Amino acid sequence: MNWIKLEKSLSFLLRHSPETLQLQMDPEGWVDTDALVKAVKFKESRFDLKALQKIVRDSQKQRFSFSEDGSKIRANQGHSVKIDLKLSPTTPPELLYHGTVERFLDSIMQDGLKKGDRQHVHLSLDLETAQKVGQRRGKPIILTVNARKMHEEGHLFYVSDNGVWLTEQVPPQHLNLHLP
Ligand code: HQG
Repeated sequence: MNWIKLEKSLSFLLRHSPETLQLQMDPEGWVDTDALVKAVKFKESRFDLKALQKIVRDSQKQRFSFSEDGSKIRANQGHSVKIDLKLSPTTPPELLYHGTVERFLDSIMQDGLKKGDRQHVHLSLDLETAQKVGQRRGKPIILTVNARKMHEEGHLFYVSDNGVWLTEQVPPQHLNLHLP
């Protein structure tokens, strides 16, 4: 089985388009595990619950979680479908990081970080992670986010189950270019 392709398909289904395989998603983003296995099996006959468990366990970014009894599964972050992960607001550290690329810089410095189709702007706790996120698009550029200051001004921050910091938007005055 092509595990990378399968993980990508799961991300697509559980973050963006459960309806592609006629899956029902509840308001907190959960999909019935058996229904998901059945639906994916239809496309990839060797797929089964064991394969799904392997992907969830081995996912480098820990992109998915099972419910406590395993009957449901959801993506930990990255959704464009309107769901509520029911995360609690969390006090951020002084600084968080965002990895991007130079071609977006002018626009970001003018309008701030915007969430686009996703439900949140994604921020990282450490430089290395931000570097990797930026690298997906080319030569990475790192922005520092004055997260604590934003928090003091009333912006809400959340941490997903796989450690990604989330917030609604970052205004330009709270962004700085990180110089290596
Ligand atoms: C940019 C991956 C112009 C932003 C990663 C980014 C992450 C602007 C792109 C997760 C802008 C959005 C998310 C503005 C933001 N003008 N460009 N005002 N504001 N941008 O993919 O943070 O592998 O939606 O810099 O690890 O790159 O999917 O966000 O380049 O956690 O699990 O617009 O995706 O995780 O791109 O990545 P994305 P992201 P997964």
